[in-house]
Amino acid sequence: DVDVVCLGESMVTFLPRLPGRLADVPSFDRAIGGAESNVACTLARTGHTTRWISRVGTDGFGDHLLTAIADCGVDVRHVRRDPLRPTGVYFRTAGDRATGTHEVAYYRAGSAASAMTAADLDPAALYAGRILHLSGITAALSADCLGLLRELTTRRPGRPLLSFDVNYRPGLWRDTARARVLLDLARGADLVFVGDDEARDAWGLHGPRAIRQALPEPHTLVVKQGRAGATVFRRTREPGGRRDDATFVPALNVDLVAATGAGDAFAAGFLSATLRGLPDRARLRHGHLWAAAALTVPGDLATPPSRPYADRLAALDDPAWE
Ligand code: KDG
Repeated sequence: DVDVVCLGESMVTFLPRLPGRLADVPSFDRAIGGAESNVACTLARTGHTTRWISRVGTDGFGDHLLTAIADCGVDVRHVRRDPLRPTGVYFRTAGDRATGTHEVAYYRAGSAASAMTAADLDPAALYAGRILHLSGITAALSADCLGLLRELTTRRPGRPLLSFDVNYRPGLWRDTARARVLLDLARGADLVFVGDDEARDAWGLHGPRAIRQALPEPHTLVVKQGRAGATVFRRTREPGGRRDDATFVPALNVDLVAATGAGDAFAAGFLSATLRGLPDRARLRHGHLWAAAALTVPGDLATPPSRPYADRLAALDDPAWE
């Protein structure tokens, strides 16, 4: 029994020891990154059963990813090893705490994961979860990976709840016009996460209402509005027709260390609350609480609040939530 299956590329990540430009940073510490495995690891750390599906090389970086992700409690048995292609790696700078921006250098073109296709995935392993979580990063990796995402986001009966984080990474797209494909992919999902900045930069859409108008198909749409908060739109059927409820919850005010991984932590918190059948406001509050943990550590992965603690915080009638 698996709660959430996540599919996507992970990379060995090199985090700088000191702030500064990539051109100047003298040394790096090894960590792991990968939006979808971040979601799997974060959920596993609070007791959900998760599986990560991907491809890595037969190199030492592939060994490291498998060990590190399995150590979080994630099932990695369905990750394939590719003897011909390397595991992707990337470097980043500590970034600017005020703006949350940083430099990224990817070394992932032609990586093992970029060769993933639908044909070599085991459908039984892929569809075993209550939720299948994907992200738009995969669409940018190769034509094969885009084909894979197209196939997985095609609506078909009996599939698990399909969760899709748009994750627009400008550095991976040759031109913005191509990133419009992310909108088509999102339309095939049941639950979509998107930042209002991503929707503006990739699709020219401004604000939650405009995004919902362009993206009416998913029954649940979460628009993350940076430091302000997040809005969830959820469509339900009623005898008289359909309704679409919008709920906004402000974000917590934290001292930012590094923003990387915060979106994944938010998705994990929201999905955790979804699996537990919690109402919209609580789902957003869990998203914010888990994101706050990730925002205050240098790497992608933080330890999320324990379930009882998160429940207590989410239930507080506190001005922070108003
Ligand atoms: O969400 C965090 C990820 O962006 C990071 O770990 C690297 O997966 C990554 C990517 O492709 O940008």
